Amino acid sequence: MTPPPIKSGETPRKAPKVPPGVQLSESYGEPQGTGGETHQVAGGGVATLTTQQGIPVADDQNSLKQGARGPILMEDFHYREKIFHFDHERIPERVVHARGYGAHGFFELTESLADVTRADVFQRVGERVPAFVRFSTVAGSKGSFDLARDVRGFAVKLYTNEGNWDLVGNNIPVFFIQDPIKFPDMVHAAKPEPDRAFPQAQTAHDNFWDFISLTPESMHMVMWIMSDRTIPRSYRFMEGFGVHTFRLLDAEGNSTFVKFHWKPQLRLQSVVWNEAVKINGADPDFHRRDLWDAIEGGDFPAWDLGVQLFNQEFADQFDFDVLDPTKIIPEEILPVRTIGRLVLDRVVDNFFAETEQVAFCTQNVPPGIDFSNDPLLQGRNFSYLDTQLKRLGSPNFTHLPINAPRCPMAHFQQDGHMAMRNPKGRVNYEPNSWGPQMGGPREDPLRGFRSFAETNPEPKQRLRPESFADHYSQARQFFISQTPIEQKHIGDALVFELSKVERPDIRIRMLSHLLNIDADLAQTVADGLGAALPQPAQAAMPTRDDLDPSPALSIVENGPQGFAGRKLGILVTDGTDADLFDALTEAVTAAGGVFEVVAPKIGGVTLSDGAALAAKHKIDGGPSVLFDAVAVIPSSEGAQLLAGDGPSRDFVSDAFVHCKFIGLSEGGADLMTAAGLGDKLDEACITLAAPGDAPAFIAACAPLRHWQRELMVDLDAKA
Ligand code: HDD
Repeated sequence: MTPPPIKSGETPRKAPKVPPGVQLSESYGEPQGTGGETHQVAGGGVATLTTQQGIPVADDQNSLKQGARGPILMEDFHYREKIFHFDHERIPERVVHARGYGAHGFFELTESLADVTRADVFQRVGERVPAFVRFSTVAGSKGSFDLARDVRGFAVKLYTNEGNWDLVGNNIPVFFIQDPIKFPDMVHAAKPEPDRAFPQAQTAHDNFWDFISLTPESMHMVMWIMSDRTIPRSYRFMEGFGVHTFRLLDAEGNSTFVKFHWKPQLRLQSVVWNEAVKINGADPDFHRRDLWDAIEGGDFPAWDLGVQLFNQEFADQFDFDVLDPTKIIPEEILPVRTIGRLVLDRVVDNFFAETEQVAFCTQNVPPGIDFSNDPLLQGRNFSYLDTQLKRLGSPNFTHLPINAPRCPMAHFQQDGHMAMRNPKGRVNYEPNSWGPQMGGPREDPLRGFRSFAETNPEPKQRLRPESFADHYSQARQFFISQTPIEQKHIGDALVFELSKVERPDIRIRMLSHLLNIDADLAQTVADGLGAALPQPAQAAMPTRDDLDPSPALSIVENGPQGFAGRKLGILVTDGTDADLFDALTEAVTAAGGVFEVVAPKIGGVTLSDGAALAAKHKIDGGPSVLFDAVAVIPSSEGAQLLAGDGPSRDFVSDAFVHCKFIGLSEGGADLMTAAGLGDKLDEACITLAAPGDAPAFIAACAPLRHWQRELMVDLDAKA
């Protein structure tokens, strides 16, 4: 007798969601992928193992020895080549943003900017160009964990028809420093302390807060990094920003200032700190796995590209300088105009060849886009090109398929390590008199890149302009733009981080800055640290308290509107109601979400109707922190077993403490009681008495968090 089919323990992979007639990014130009071999041979046979020189290998298990027990012979070229190559496999990790994850996709223009720029990528609505995006954390090493409290890099390479455009941004629209000469100090202070080499991927230590508290210009950024922006739920749910003011230039060279914004179509979502700490243990690859699974499951993440366009006259109305990278222009004052979308629809073939070797350079801008005089941007333009030589070892890093433009290229640059594309022919210089056939490329004053013709009569000097002197007003504006729960999280984060700082004077110095931002915040943090408030820090300019809150800066105000793209964890045991399980998975799938089954054993369970259900996680390896909402539907007997199990009780109590929506069968409610929560159930703990309750539960999950619960369960807040 054939055994009954086993139900899947996770949302079955869909065929990619591709509308008829639409091509995936693979088809947008060449070259693509790794440029490597696939090891497949025509006709489906098995490839013969060879050396790098193509010599077929007979024995890859034993080195060549003189006699059975004799020494290895120098003559063994296969052994020597294999070990030699292995010894050189690693390249230097990025000095910052070492840990990252990338994917391919495309950018499509939805509104033309032809009236303000000649950039080819912004001309024709509906036209697509290939894209590669790498997300990253900043401070941690390549092998660190994904949910460090850290800024996320959001680096986009668009392979336009007129050359590569790299918009190397972050998920935060401002930066710590105004002048790039401070970048090495800032990074040194944030990274592990040099004598002890810890803490890894943390800013919660003396050196970081020492530097920050001596650098008032960082205070706006400090508000952002202490907010939940630095613990995003996934790359798919975070914004990206070009940060600097750039210029767009039309054919006549007229300039329009521009700030670039990426807005996730699934809207904003973060985790809470206690959850982040636990996710790092349960799944250090949480963010990269999320991106991989979403794309492989056909749920392609997408962002709208928005622009804020303005001219000099508009810029002049502000007290702050639009060239200062510690400032934003609030969206409520200058709305963000959506002009295109970025879709990631293809994972890499090989992590090293693509994600590790991709080389972003802020200086890569096509004709029609130009730099402003933001000093940080000017400084970055040197650093990125320079660092690629160190990292990739050759000025020919542009020959790597992931870095090569997809448009025609013609130049006289040649030779160097690993040159793969030296031009043919006799001529390698210009001007030359070899004529159009043999003489090679010529510059084109009309088509070519032209810089904005700026005049600047000022003398050379090393100073910070007065227009960069307001360090606190926008920090305050960010803070007052947050909802109360988000303000509480900022206070909690500051208390957590500063409690790891050993020197009291550094903690006190930070409090003196917070007093210039918001007195209540300063008091909350002082209380949390058990410290008395000092005098406010000496400010170069007084804080403006008349700036209006900007709701666009709040994650909660811009949070999810449904369960699409989110994940439900379903805790089951033997005897779980089969109809309820089916109704839940149907409802979550219909809402555009996915599910994963958590069970006492990885071998799965037998449902009430006798059907076998596979598990995705054993309970110890599938804690509720991995999910956006949970359904706890053990049978009553199953619940009794789970009640005696620590990880099972943690599953429900963590979901509760993290303010998640929880669906409960009768057995689920028993488990809540066993976890000591029986009398605390609230309206976000939803009864799943019958299969018919499932759709309403999934619909109720839309906000994803029941924030009112946090104040009830948070001891710090009660004290
Ligand atoms: Fe940077 C990498 C973003 C300031 C120097 N940076 C790097 C990456 C991102 C950013 C996303 C990773 C790119 C990738 O995935 O490969 N950096 C920023 C933003 C900044 C910023 C948004 C401020 C607005 N950076 C900045 C300054 C300097 C650098 C002021 C130096 C003067 N950044 C680098 C670098 C890195 C880098 C050392 C390391 C690896 C790389 O460039 O390719 O050159």
